Amino acid sequence: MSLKLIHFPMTRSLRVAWAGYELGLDLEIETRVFDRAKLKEPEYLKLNPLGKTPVFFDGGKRMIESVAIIEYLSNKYAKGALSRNASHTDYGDYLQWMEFGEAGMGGYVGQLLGHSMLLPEEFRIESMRLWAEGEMKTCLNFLESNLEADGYLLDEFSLADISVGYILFLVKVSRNGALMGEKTAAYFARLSERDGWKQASALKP
Ligand SMILES: N[C@@H](CCC(=O)N[C@@H](CS)C(=O)NCC(=O)O)C(=O)O
Repeated sequence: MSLKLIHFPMTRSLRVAWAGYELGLDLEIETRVFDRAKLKEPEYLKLNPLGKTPVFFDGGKRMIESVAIIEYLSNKYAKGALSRNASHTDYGDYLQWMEFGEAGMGGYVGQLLGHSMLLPEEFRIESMRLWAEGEMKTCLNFLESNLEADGYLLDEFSLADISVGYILFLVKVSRNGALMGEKTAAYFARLSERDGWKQASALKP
């Protein structure tokens, strides 16, 4: 097995590094500085034609979607640890939270980041930021109503927490942490106490 991640701190490759630590995998991590312009250069586009992060290799197999990569790592190299299959009673919830992290919330947090800090000022549109903020509030309210005072999304920590937890990190990065309810803020604090998160978020180029 030859597993390699090209990692850019704070970006979605953090999900993959975090899962690698949680699953105890022998994953080679090459950490680079996140520079959007460099991701559009030919050298990087050969690695990921979308000019985005992450990019992960299992030998000659390349993958570029963070949530798919963590599920792949669990099922292929960790006997399904931290995942749920169809025989689990919480399979539906697991799948839903895995998707909710990226497909449900990822786009809105991207709009929030773009229209408040990432895009050059002349491309930022305040009405887009407000729209994304409203949609994000709806998502965060849904999350809040599904969390308990302690614990995780399912009965135990799972990859779904990595999918959703990473987006909560971006909500904070976008300076929208105040949108999180009390249980959600405490949930994120719990996640960030995990060794896997600490190791992954400490990676430096
Ligand atoms: N759905 C993809 C999203 C990838 C993505 O949007 N990555 C961002 C960083 S978190 C990126 O590379 N942005 C650079 C750009 O769009 O220029 C995933 O979850 O892997």
